[in-house]
This record gives sequence, structure tokens and C-alpha cells, in this order.
Amino acid sequence: MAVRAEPRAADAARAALDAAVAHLRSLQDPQGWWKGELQTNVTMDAEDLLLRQFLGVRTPELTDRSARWIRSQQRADGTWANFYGGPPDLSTTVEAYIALRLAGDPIDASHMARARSYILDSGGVEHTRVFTKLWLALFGLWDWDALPALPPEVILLPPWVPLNIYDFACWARQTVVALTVVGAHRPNRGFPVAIDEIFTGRPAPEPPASPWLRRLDRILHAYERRPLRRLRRASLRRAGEWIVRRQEADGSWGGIQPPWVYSMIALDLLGYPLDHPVMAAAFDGLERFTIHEDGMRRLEACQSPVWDTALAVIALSDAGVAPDDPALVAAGRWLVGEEVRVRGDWAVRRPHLEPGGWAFEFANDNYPDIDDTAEVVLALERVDVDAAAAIERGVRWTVGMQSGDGGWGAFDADNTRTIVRDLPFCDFGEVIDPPSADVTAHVVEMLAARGLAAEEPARRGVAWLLDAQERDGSWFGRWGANHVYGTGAAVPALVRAGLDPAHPAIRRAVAWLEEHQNPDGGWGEDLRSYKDPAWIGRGASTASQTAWALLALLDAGEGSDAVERGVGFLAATQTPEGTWDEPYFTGTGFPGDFYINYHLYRLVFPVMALGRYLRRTA
Ligand code: R19
Repeated sequence: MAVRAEPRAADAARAALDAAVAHLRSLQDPQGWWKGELQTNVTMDAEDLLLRQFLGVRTPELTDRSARWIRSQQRADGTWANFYGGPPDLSTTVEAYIALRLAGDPIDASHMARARSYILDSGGVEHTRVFTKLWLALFGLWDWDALPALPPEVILLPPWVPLNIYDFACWARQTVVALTVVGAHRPNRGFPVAIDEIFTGRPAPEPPASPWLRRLDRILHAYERRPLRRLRRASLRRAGEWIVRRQEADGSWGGIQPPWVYSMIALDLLGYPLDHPVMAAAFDGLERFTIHEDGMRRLEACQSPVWDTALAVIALSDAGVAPDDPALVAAGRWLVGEEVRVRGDWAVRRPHLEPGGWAFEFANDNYPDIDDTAEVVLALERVDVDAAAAIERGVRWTVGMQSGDGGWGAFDADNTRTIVRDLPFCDFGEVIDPPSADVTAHVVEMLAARGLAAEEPARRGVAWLLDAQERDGSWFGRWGANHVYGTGAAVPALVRAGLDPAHPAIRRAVAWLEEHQNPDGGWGEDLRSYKDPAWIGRGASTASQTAWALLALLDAGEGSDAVERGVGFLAATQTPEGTWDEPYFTGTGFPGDFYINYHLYRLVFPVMALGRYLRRTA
């Protein structure tokens, strides 16, 4: 058939979907899974060099490859950001600068001079976050006394005492336990180059902590000078055991970079030799998180195969791929094999709950999460594999993990003690895991798909969501950017749980989405929206965010012009390969501090949206 000058929207959508499906199929691993790169920022690479420097295993060849990557990410103004197009980040720039100094880049090289002038204009090393100063302290470049205290004795606090380790979100908990061991040893391994040039010499700002937490910090510093010897020894032994027991099958801790590298440093200080099986597995695992390309190396902060596979299955199924299609069957079998069947840290708050569910990564048995479990169940419902028992366990586990207020957090139930956020130590990233709209919506959608919408857990979830709707009609996006993600999750969940699309909550959400559509037909929301409300719902159009908005509008029953223009945007911006370019980060690690470009989002979400659009108009 000849190409028409102005193909109907549905024809363009069909062609785009076919190409996207073919491309998505081509990315599946022979073992059944999908995994897109999880792109973050150069602190991963800088800290990797610092880790190896600390442990005495940094080689010139590896240093050169990392340094080339770090240099390639520097912007014209000499700075590094935490996300594409983002503002310069001082801590990231300082870490990158130090890594390049370690790699031998001279102070007077122009790229170093530009970085330095930004650093000094921004207050120098003195104004960086706690983690950056901690890295410097390991090498004698920062004073241990000038860091917030965090004694290993916290590991002895029972789970009902405020500020015990189970009050921290799991990612912060594993980081904190390792860092208490490091802080107790106060190592100084020296540094082969001077970096005096990035200090201003002015006093560091006081961390914004409440008066009594500041007093607690002073008391802990005093204790640190003369810790009770037997208590200290017992705490360090407990912390060491706690860490070793939580190493995952792939050598990681929690499948994420921060606890991984700090656990390696802690175990080194506790006397584990580098060839000890625990340390050797940790090194091997890091290698599998390293991408080698064009003579450079870069690290993933985390890997997302379970998440990506669940989303890809849902997308292909939405696109009309049959449940017995070999690609979906292989994916389904692989997902069933990834089920977590053991208790993890979550059991501290839910001791009587049977294990079940899925984690985000290849290996993270200690930390299955509710978001992945919801999406995996939704995916397994659509494939011809025997998954009934795993689905049943996953649903029960999810229901058991509902927080007291009716919502769901990502990894734990009732992880809501906000006092943790006020510790002077916690100046970076979210450190608790309270219920969020996106995770709660995914669970409600899953319960509805299982025919459980009328039961108490789903009804409380719906009530939680209705209560969490913003005044403007949108929902906040905790793990995706930002209100477009939250709204794109909440509306389908509510409608599938039985809320009438004519319900005022849905109408307000639709109106909000329509008001925030860009003139090009797409949707975009800048990550600055997390800090500056003026950016909420605003930003350059991206494929994934456009798809999220469409998912909401389609489930809300909109046959509107907005939908046609959104679909038109996707069709018009597809690459010849069948995917979309998406330099913008649309994933959120920590609102305000840490962002992720999930490389498969640009493809799986448009496939879902186009597939659902065509089903409806077919
Ligand atoms: C939804 C599915 N999700 C619920 C899972 C998302 C997993 C994202 C991977 C995040 O990887 C991390 C995790 C933690 C950190 C930290 C960090 C910050 C503060 C403290 Br205290 C400890 C650690 C820094 O980078 C990270 C990356 C999509």
C-alpha cells in the first residue's frame, strides 16, 4: 500500500506500534528477561575509583577508562550534573574532580580549572554533602570529627526504639550499618595527590538539624572519644555479621551501589582480606555492573531486570502479543524463577507474614519490593505459564505489607518515622520509605486485576489514593518524574478498581493532564519540579511521560483531541529503529537528589500506550 500523504492517526499509531514491538522483541535476552541500562551520574564512577584506591587495587588501565567516561560527562561550564540538562551539582562535581586528580589530570588543565572555579564559587568542599566528606575522610582529606557521629552501637537498639536501624529505609539501613563500622575505625589511607585547591578555608555550614538532634550529635561525638570497649567490640561484631549475612547471591548488598561499596570498606576494616570469598564475590559482582564501551567504563547504580521484564511483558501484551507467544512464555518462566521465597528485613515489621513477591534486580532476596511484585503479578496474569502459586504468594505478601494508613511503601510496611530525616547525617536522599501514590496505585491495579477490588485492602488503597490527590488534580510521583508519573499510575488504578470515570477525582486528573499537554502533543515534566513547584507538569516532551499521560486518559475513557495529539507525538518522534530518543531522565531515585534514566522506559511505555489506544479504537 502506498504511503498516504496524511495517514489517519490510527494508521500512524499502528505503524509505530509494529516497529516498536519488533524493536522491543529484539532486546529480549535468550533467557527471557529484558534489562535496559540504569543510567545515573558520575558519582558512581568517581566513587568506584576512590573505593579501589582505598582498597589498594586501583590500576592505571581501569583508572584511565573511568576517567575518560567522567571527562565525557563534563559540561562546557566545567561542571557535572545529576541528570541530563540539570543544574550543576557541587558534590558530584567535587567527586568527579577528585577522581580526575587521582587519574593524573593536572590542576592547570582547562577542564580542571573550570570545574574548580565552579566549586570555589559554590563554597568549596566545605559545602558538599556528608557522603562526599566521608569519602574524603577515608584519605585524610577531611576531619572525622567534622562529620556527624553515627556509632555502631545503633545496631543494638531494638526495633521499637526510635532511630533503630529498622527505622531507616532499607537502602539507607544497609548504608548506615556499614558506615557505622567505617566511622568507628576512622581510617586515613592518605591520598597520592593534594586537593587543597578546592577548599575555601571557610567553616562548613551547620547541617540543618533540630536542636535536640544536634545535642545528640555532640553527645555521640563525646562518646566516640571514649567508647565503652566491650560494647564497641560487641557492636562491631554484630554489624560485621549483619553485613555478611546480607550479601546477595551476585556479591552485592541490596543490589545497589552505596551499601555495596561501603560494606566492602567496612569488611576491609574488620579484617577481611581482599581474597576472602565475601570480598571476591563483591568484586566480581561490581564487574557485572560495569559497562565497557568505546574504551570507557561506567557503573550502573543498580540493575532493573525484573522491573523491565514485567513492564515489557505488559507492554507486549497490550500490543496484542498472545499469551502463548514464545517471548512472553520465556519471560513468564524467567519471572517465576525469580520469585523471592525467603524472609528479608521486611519481616521485622511483619513477623508472621509468609514470604513471597519479587525484587527489582537479578539478586536481592533480602529486599523484595511491593512495586515489582505488583507489576510482576500483572505481567504473569497475561502469559501462558503456570504461575498460580507464585502469584498467590505475591498477592498475600503484598496485602500483608500494607501500611497502617492504607497505602504501600516500596520495601517495608510502616517505615514512616520522619525523625530519621532530621539526623544531621542524613543530608542526601530520602531515608525513609513511607507509602507513595505510585506504589499504592500499582498495588490497587494488581488487586483489581485479581478480582479483589471489592475487598478491604483494595478499598483502603483506593481511599488512600483519593486522599493523596493534590489540589490541582494530579498525584505526586515518588519513583518516576513526577506528577505525570503519579497521575499516570493513579488514574488507571482507580478506574480499574471500579471508580466511575465520571467521578470528580478522575475528571480533575483529566483536566490537569489536558492543561499540561505541550503544543507538540507530548507531555514532559522537568526534574526541577521536585524542588520548584513552578515546574510541576512542565518540561520538554518525552516519550515515556507522554505515554504515562496517555495511559491515564485512555483509562479515563477520553476519546479526546488530547489523546489523538499525544498519539501523534509518539508516532512523529519515533526513530527509524522503532524506539524513541530520551536523553531526559524520567526515573526518580530520590526526589530532589538522585535521578535515573531507565533506558527501556522510552520504549515499553509507548508500546503500552499505543497498544491500549489501538485496542480501544479497533
Ligand atoms: C520502581 C521500583 N522501585 C521501587 C525500585 C527502585 C530501585 C531504584 C534503585 C535505586 O538505587 C539506589 C538506591 C539508593 C541510593 C543512594 C543512597 C542515598 C542515601 C542513603 Br542514606 C543511602 C543510599 C544513593 O544512590 C542510590 C541508588 C521504579
